[in-house]
Amino acid sequence: LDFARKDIDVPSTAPKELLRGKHSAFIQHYESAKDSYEYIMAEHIRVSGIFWCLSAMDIMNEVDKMSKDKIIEYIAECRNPDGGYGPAPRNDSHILHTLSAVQILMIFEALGKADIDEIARYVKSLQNEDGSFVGDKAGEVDTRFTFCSLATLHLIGRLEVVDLDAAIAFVMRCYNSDGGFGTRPGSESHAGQVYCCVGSLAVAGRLDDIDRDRTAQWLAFRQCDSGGLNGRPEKLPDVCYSWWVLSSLAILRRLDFIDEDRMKRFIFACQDDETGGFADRPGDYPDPFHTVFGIAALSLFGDDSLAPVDPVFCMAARRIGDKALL
Ligand code: GRG
Ligand code: ZN
Repeated sequence: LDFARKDIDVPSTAPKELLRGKHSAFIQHYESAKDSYEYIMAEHIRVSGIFWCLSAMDIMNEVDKMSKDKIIEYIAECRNPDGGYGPAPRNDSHILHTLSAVQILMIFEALGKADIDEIARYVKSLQNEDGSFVGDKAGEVDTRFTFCSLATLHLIGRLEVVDLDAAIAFVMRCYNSDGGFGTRPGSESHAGQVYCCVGSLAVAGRLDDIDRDRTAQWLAFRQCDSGGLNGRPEKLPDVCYSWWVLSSLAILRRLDFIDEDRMKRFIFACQDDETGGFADRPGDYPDPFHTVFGIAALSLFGDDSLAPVDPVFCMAARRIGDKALL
């Protein structure tokens, strides 16, 4: 396809290789001042934000530089009586932060400090009759919450507490004829939701229920001339889709549908060569969210200076061990 698309120009002066040391410094900066997560990272995203920082550091083999004990203590303070975790202490539980809390404890090999039964009880409470999941007590339904729920239960070894067949039946109602997936039945395909739905199918062992080539083709069409990937047609490329799209392709075993050299050129160009960190697009301000997804995407292609990443869980593969799905 050769019609005009929304895109950006990659500046000729943009970085052309991985600035690993700068990214380590960029993430550590978030820990340098006392309680700095509190200053820099908004409360409603904090536990997930800590996960992005830790996973980025772990993939760079630098997680020892993070304040393990302090973080484990903070995570414990985010636990609620319903068994779930909120984004910060005294915040309502949310499935995204519950998954992030489990992932953080796994990175530190401290999952034993969590009450597995209570987490399982919380996740079970989020499932609706039709198999879908809500994210929190606000009650919104989204395939993101299906993925976070199934991923959490898989990682703690308690998948049996929910109705898995109903969960997958709901995911399949969100499967569109273009090969993509949306937030809810009838919603347009979006790369972030494709990751969530393909990830859910992987957790359930149900990847054969879809036409992998069709889904991979829709994902491959996300690549723009700049090499970057967008989240849906007629949108600008953004480095976080390098993760949502590439990880989905890796799960489908179709990573070769993407032009790797052009993809890497775009990801490298999103690095900030002064402060470290990755931005959504070349020249924008870097943040931990785009940093972990830029680094994790590069790891999927295999990079000597990075640990292999698990495409379903966005964590260094060595932390997943025998819970690996692929
Ligand atoms: C990473 C283990 C792990 C779990 C995360 C919450 C979640 C599970 C996945 C979210 C997937 C998702 C929906 C990603 C998209 C995020 C994003 C950039 C949304 C922006 O949407 P728009 O419409 O942007 O503002 P576009 O790019 O379409 O213009
Ligand atoms: Zn983004």
